[in-house]
Amino acid sequence: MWYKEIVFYEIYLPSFQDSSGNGIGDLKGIINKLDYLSDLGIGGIWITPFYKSPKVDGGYDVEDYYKIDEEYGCMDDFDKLINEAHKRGIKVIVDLVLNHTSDKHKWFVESRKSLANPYRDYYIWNKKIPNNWESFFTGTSWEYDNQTDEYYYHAFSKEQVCLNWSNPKVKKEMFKVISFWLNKKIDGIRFDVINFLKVNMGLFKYDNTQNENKEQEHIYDMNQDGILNTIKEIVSFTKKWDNIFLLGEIGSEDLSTLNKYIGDDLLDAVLNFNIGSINKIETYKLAEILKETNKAIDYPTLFFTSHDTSRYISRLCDNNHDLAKVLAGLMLFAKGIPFIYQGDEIGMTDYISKSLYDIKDIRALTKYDVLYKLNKNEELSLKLVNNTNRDKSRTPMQWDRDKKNYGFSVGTPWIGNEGNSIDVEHQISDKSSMFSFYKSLIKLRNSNLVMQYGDYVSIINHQDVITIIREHNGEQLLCIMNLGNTQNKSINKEGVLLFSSLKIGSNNVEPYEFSIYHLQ
Ligand code: TEU
Repeated sequence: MWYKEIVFYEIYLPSFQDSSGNGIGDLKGIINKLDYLSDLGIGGIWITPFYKSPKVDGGYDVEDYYKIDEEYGCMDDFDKLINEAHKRGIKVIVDLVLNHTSDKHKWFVESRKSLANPYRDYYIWNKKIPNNWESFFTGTSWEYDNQTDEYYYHAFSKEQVCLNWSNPKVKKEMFKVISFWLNKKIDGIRFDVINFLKVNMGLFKYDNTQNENKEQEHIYDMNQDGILNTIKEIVSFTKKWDNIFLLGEIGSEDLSTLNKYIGDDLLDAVLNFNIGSINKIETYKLAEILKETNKAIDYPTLFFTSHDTSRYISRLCDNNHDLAKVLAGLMLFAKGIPFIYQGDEIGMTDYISKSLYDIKDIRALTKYDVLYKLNKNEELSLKLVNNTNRDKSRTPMQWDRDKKNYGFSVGTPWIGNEGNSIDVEHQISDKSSMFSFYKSLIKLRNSNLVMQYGDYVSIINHQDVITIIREHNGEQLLCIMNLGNTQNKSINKEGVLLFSSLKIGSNNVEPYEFSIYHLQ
């Protein structure tokens, strides 16, 4: 399958490239940068939602599934983007949010009008709060609506209203949406929080439990009985189109849960949060994670950063470029589908919000609100919120580091450029840069069947070094990666050197060495 042969790149649309000068990334901006992506060797892009939206949650709050948000462009721009991407051999996957709509969506505007409204059952309403379920953005998941004196359910912000997937009409509407976009010649879909679909109203009577830290365990509000059947129906519907790649965001780090959603009649791949969510590099554990993932999942996804996390260079590498290269190497060598997040390839680092007024992420804002009500301490609330603030990775790509650094809301600049003032031109031209490292390794992967299809022969860890051997059709590659800053003498390197991040003069493994050998 083609998706095993390429490297993907995630575009967080509002922060990628602004072609119109309003401070917000747009579709034309992506077209402008297709040559850049092609030069990097990218074979597929995942674009975060571009549908008409109030953008309370960066577009994950859709107001109209059939329209392009005006700030992002128009349908012509979208068609042109697909065309131009395909001309360069770049596949395009779009992000579909089937779990919830914006509260501005016409279905919800209708639904809240009266108990008898034909759209009432598109959403989940209750006379009284039926359970203790909490929103994934903190606080209650039930919002009171005085128009009908009832509560509606929202797993995320109160502006993102959960659809009632036990209602066949909702399913039908969504099949229409899916066919509309597949007819536009997209190559795949990333299904947002697809295991959250509320398919089973019978479960709403049960309370979720708490763990020992008194945090809610999301037992009944995700992975509901019946969800696999619903996903099978969606998948089977998409089979009318050829060669479509279906990627699911399954909100879980548990390998057996993730694996449940993959299969011939299910999704092709899921986002592997068991790898993507790690927050500390311990070489031994990392090697174990690779082994366990390989046991559970045939072809996983590989990423360390997304628009929902901090940047791996800050979180895992303390902004050390040498280590960041080794981890990028791991992501591009290990078995799976690599997803590079915009900006990681030029070494962008985390942005830290300076005050409440500097926060744009709705999840962080909601959390701040809840915390501040409890502790009445601005500094403490900000500190706690900044642990998981998604703004960290959402600052604009540094195409022009001298330009005022706007975020994705018009007129509200991010404060300062801290850690993000990067010279892209220099990254592109300097042979020892982060960009050049990514580029040469992607080039190797793009032409190497062992890196695309090979199975693991071994994954061995010794001190800070991991060695991996992969094999395909009798051909073997050995990858040596040193995640530490000390020399290691214990590994014998044999074979033809295919890739090296360092000038290797001896048989020792050098600090932060990343090299690949073709075994004879
Ligand atoms: O993310 C889902 C999300 O917020 C996860 O953090 C989830 O709560 C977790 O995996 C549960 O274990 C998606 C989008 O990527 C994100 O940007 C949106 O805010 C969210 O859905 C709502 O649409």
